[in-house]
Amino acid sequence: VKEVLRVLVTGAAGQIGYALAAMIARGVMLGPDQAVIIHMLDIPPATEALNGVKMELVDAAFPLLKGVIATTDVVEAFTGVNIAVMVGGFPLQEGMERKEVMPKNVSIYKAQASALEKHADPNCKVLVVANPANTNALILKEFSPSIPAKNITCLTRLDHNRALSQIAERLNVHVSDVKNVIIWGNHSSTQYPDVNHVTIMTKDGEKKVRELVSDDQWLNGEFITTVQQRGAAIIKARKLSSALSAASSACDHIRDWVLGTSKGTWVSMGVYSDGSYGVPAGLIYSFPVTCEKGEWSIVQGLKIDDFSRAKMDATANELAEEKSMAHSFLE
Ligand code: NAX
Repeated sequence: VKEVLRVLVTGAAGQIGYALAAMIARGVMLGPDQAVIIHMLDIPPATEALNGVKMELVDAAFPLLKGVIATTDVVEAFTGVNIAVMVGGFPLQEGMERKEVMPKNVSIYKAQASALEKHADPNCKVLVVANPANTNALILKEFSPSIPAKNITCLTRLDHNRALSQIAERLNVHVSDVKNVIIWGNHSSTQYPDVNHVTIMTKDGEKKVRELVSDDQWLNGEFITTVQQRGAAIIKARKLSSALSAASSACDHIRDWVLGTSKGTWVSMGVYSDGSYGVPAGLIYSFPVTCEKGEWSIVQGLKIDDFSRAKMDATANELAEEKSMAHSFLE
């Protein structure tokens, strides 16, 4: 029998939290044989709503759910957790600039880093979803030095999944037959969805996407902007930002990290850069990774053309700016 795992969701009274907690309790994140205790953190004004989510989790009578802790106490929330999905933070509202929310999130993530370090399992795996996701993850990493840097990641899997789906729709194939897109860089509109290594499984074997989509203009233009702007398109349609797709992608991220990626397939994860592909070390940057035995590694040796290079550098530059902006609020 597997040991029960404790999974923390911060911002659990919010929209993503609502979808995510149920998916975790159903076994979508860690598999159908993994029992869990869900820890849910939110801030005091959300106490009642948070308790409502707890009531619903109890009512759903999930076989895998061995307990629910709903709290506004950061220490209680982090104590003993094996996995932390950080969805809580100060949101970027319409008409606001990144630099207005940055100081608020820097102080939230600095405080939560110290709770993570002091109270979580020392090998806790962390996924930051809350925006600015890469920079929140970087602050968390910098202020929890005893947690291995490789344990702190951010979510770009939603962008990755969106890119696979756009290609599948264009070619009228199923999304599971499309693989190895890459999201490089920041989870923002400067991200670079790279199709140069994408393959499609057809009845005649595996084909490169450029063999099947003859329209380079679409691949180099509209495809990229559609993926970059998909979050905004969802907000326009729903009057709310992506929630179920974000929660589902967060489950994909953790599942592949813990249980492994399938052979020949990579996924995109925001991870602490080691300088691979000329990306400055010390940024949380989205790379193609494979996962095995609970560890990710960056896929090496992919050919990068000039078009890709320029886009990879532009998104790295934005992350370096965010990093120095975040640091300026810490002085
Ligand atoms: P909501 O506003 O519905 O929920 C956020 C929750 O966080 C609220 O309940 C709030 O009370 C709580 N919160 C605020 N400060 C907190 C703190 N210090 N500690 C704990 N909880 C705190 O937002 P939702 O739609 O759920 O989105 C959550 C975050 O995900 C946002 O930052 C959003 O920008 C980000 N997203 C990131 C995505 C990604 O792919 N990386 C995609 C979806 C989403 O837009």
